[in-house]
Amino acid sequence: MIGKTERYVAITGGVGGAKLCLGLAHNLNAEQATFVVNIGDDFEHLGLHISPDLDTLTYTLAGVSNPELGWGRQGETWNCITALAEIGGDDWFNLGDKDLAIHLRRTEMLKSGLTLTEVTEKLTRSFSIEHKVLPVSDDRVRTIAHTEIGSLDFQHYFVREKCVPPVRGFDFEGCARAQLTSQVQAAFGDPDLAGIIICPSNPFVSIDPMLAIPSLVGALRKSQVPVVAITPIVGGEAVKGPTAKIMKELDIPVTALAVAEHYSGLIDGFIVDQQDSVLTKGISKLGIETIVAQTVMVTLPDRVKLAGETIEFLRRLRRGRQYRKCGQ
Ligand code: FO1
Repeated sequence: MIGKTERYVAITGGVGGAKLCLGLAHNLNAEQATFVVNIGDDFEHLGLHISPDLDTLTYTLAGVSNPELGWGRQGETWNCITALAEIGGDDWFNLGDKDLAIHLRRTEMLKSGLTLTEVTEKLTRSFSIEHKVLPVSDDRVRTIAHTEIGSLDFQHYFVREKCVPPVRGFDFEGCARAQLTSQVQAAFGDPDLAGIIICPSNPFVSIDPMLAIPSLVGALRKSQVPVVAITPIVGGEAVKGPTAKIMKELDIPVTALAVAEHYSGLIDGFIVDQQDSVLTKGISKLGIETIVAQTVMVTLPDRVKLAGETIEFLRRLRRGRQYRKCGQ
C-alpha cells in the first residue's frame, strides 16, 4: 500500500553491527528503523556503569566514533586514564577523556533511578540521534567467558586478557529471567514490522547474549516477517575481532556456512560475501535463502549499499510467499 510505513528492527552488538546500523540509518528514517542492542558486555568499572555496545552504536550513529578502533570516540585524549594509572588506578580498559563523559552521565542517571532504556534515550537524544537505540533488556545480563584460565567477566576476557586464553564456552548470567523491555516488545509487535535483521556482529558474544533471552527467540519465531542475518565471517576470517579465534576454540568451522547453521531455525535469509558465493548452495540446503553481496564495509557507501541490499532482500522474501514462519 503506497505510503504504508515499513518498519525494520536490527539486532546488533559490537563494532561490526554498528557499521551496518549506520548504513540502515541512512536508508531508513527514525520511524522505520529501530536498533536493539546487546548489554552482555556491560560491566561496572572504576565505579562507573559501562555499556560498550550501546556506546559504540551511539558514537557510530552520531558520527563521532573512532574510525581506527571502532569503539570510543574520535580525536580522543587519554589524560585522565594516564593520571589514574600514575596513582595506582586500573588502566587496562582504555577510557578516553571525552568517552568518560558518557560513562559519568549514564552512571549518574542510573543512580537517580532511571532505567538503562530511559538513560539511553536521553544520551542518544543528546547526540541528536533520532533513531531508537534500545537496550534489549533493562535487566542485568552479563556474558561470562569460560576459558583455560578460568571463568572471566567479558571485558576481562576481551580487553584485559586480549581474548588470548582459549575459550571453552560462554554463559549469559541473568538471561533466563531477563525480560525484553516494553519498547523492544513493541518494536517486534509493530503491525508495520516488515523485517528483522541480525547484524554482522560476533554471533557468540554479541548476538547470543540476546538470543539467550527466552522472549527474544519467542518474538523472532512469532513475528510474521522474515529474519535475515549478514555473515561476520568472510573467506574463513572474521572481518574484525576474535570471532574466528573463538570459533576455532569452540571447534566450529570458521565459515559463513557455520554461522548460518548457528542461526538456522531463526533466520529465513542469509547474506554471504562475494568471496563465499560457493557456500550459497550448502546454506540453501538448510532452508535458508542466500544472496551474495559485498559484506566487507570499508566506506560509508559500502555500509549504505549493504543495508539497502538487506532491505531489498527482506522485501523480496516477504513478497516471495504469503509469509509463513518456518515450522508453522
Ligand atoms: N576494547 C579494547 O580492545 N580495548 C579497550 O581498551 C577498550 C576500551 C573501551 C572503552 C569504552 C568502550 O565503550 C569500549 C571499549 N572497548 C575496548 C571495546 C569493548 O570492549 C568492545 O567494544 C565490546 O565490549 C565488544 O564489542
